[in-house]
Amino acid sequence: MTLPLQALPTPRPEFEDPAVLAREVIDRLTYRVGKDPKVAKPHDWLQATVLVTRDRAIEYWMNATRQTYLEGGKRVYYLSLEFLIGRLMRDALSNLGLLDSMRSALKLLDVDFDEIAELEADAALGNGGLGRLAACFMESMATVGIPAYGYGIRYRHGLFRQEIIDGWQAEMPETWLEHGNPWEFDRREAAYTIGFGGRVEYNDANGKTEHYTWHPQERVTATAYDTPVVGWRGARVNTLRLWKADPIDPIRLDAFNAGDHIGSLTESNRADALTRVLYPADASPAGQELRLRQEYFFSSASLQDILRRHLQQYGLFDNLPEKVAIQLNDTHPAVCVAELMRLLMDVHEIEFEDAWKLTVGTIGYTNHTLLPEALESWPVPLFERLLPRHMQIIYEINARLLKTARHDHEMSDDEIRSISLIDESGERRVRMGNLAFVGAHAVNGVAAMHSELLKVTVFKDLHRIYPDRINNKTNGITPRRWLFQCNPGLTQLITDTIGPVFLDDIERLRDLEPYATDAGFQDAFARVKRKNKDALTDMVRDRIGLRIDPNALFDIQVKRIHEYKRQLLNIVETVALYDQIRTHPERNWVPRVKIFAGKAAPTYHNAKLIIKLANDVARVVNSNPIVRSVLKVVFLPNYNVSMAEMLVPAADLSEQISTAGMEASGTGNMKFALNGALTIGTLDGANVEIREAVGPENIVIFGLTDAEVEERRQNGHDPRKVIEGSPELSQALSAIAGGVFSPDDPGRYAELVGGLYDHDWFMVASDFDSYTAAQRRVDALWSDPSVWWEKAILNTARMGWFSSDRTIRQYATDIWGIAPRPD
Ligand code: B1H
Repeated sequence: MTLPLQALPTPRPEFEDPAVLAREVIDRLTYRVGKDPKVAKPHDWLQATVLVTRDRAIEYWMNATRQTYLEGGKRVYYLSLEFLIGRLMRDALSNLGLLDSMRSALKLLDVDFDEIAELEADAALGNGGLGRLAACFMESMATVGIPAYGYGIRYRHGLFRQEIIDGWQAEMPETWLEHGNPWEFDRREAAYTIGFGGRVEYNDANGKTEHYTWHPQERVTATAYDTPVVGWRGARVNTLRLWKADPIDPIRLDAFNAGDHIGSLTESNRADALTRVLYPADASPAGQELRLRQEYFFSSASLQDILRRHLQQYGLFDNLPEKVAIQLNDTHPAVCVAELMRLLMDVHEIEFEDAWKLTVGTIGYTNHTLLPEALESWPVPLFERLLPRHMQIIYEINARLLKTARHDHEMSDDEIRSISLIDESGERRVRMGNLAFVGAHAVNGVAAMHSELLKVTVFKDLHRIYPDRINNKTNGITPRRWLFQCNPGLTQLITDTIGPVFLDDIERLRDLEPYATDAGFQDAFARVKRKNKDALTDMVRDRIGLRIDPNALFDIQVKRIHEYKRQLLNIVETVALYDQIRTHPERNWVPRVKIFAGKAAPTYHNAKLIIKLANDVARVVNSNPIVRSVLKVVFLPNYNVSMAEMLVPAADLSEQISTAGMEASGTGNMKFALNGALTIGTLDGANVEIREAVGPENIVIFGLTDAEVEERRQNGHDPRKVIEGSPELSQALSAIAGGVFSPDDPGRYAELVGGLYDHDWFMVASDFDSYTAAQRRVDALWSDPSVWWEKAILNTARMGWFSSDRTIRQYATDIWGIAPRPD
């Protein structure tokens, strides 16, 4: 069948007519939801509205897919174990240009858009920055016109819901699919068999090429669920394809009939377990068999799908790298390197050398962390038992790699050991980072500093063999969600001031620069911020029953709780400030609200203790009669994307205070700065580039550099001496360690604080004085509103470069070999 090449549909006038939209909502409500409008509940209206929105996206979706097919365009496949998408309705409507019309349509029906929008489940199929980046990339690829598929897992339970019970984190299951998911389409035709275990058979029957066949012992089916991803102005609609595991046979009737009712369901339960929950670890691998099964399951399903589509269109694989780009989001899908080789060799009968060229030409790998404990590796016996054929292929790749290293690069034994795909320092393990590195034609870090560090740390020796492979792609954020949708007030003000061009060319935010010193504009900018702070003030009151003052400086640190991110540094500074305010109540203190939010990995003891400390400190500070008018401490439970959308527009100060050299990039830093918060931060990750972009006078930098941190760790340092040399710090630490904030359990923080005296790996003590000094510089800036607002405005004006559209264009030209649609 040949289809005519069609242009994308041009919006028809009735497309946006509220009366037409209202009729469609009623239609979906009646015929799809099965509810009489007279008795429909808010969640019924939500479902009907989503269905109308989804249907509007479908025409664009089909056209885009057809067009790529007809043009023989190259497709990008973004493989990620995490997609932290959040809510979709506002995003899709806004990108389709239907937000205002839909609002009016619902008004005609006496339904409040914002009220039903709040009811949409927040899809949390990710832990933090890595998963949110994947979601921003999906939206940007659709926006800049790249034919792309995201591939991941349709977890039944996304990231746990955090409750704070008596100050402690408790994890509750998250059930986003409970009431169905109106966005998705299940694709029964896209189903693949995924094997595990078993044995490998050698067979040279044809006498020419070696041939191996894997006979897995266990099999499950992978079924596809598709969600449309709408680009800005409906430019293109791409597909997010998530896999669910199903048993091949839902029930073993022979066992059931023989009376083994539980046993008859074993296979079904095993399949179910595979895609049931997202591992809740951020920046540290889970290392459990189920996780490796998840990784292989989604990698294999995605590759089978990609090869099927390619073969169907082209009938051969020679042109795979010209038509297909596969991007690995960290090492979680790194087993793809071996699986693609297996599919090409064992199923499609391509010889090793040729298969290897196709594999390397097609795959790209993004690294997101340098933390040594975060680099994935699997015990060889486990890997071999689960994936025996892949283990053989990995040994073969390794043999060739090590031969090249020895003979062409004259590497020493130490260097050979460091590049090997097998770690032999203890129990033998498969190194997924090295596998991804050698199997990819491009390896990128996520900020300039991080990419440079890759060359001198984890991949130092591989970089010697492949000096052109490592490149940088500084992260970005989509300005649609992280400015236009979350901050309509600021978006309107900017539009009124410089016109609407920046909506399509975000770097034009620069046109705001001349207004940075304009008193009238400063005033308007401050009024927008104040409105956003009022909304947050209400939210804080509703969620935790605390009154905060919207006139105060809102100082916000929200992200996963991790020692290297140093929420502890912020809390200790809060305690020191509390002491100072009590000692000198007569001084002119800048009123502050310190806001924390974030989840800790359920098994991460110190991170959970830090949450408890934040809550303990909040309780004491907020109930002190002298301090409470100038300092408040807030810990907001259950941080997620939707909460970030309220916090980001309301922040005055953004805390980005990781130990230098440890945060690969950060993306929260970009969201806050874009929305006119000043950053207090270390020279780490993308902070370095934010400083260059906004200007060093518009960001507050403090602390050791990564080289200084490294030097102290290498040569040893004496944190005890540092602490004793700082009276403010010693006092704050003794108060915490002595039980001032935990009278019910005075020893609760002894060990946590003891760690600072003993080794202080994260340099909390070493950076403390520099951090407090920086905070007082912030106070001074805040005290002069015209200075503060000038800097805030310049942050917004100069952050356009951090759009994920820019990042995606760089991936497209440098890694994927695709020309993105020009602006
Ligand atoms: C980032 C992770 C991560 N880096 C392991 N690494 C995981 C590692 O479930 N796991 O096993 C999950 C996540 N996440 C983050 O990526 C970095 O810490 C940020 O600095 C960076 O901005 C973000 C996006 O590149």
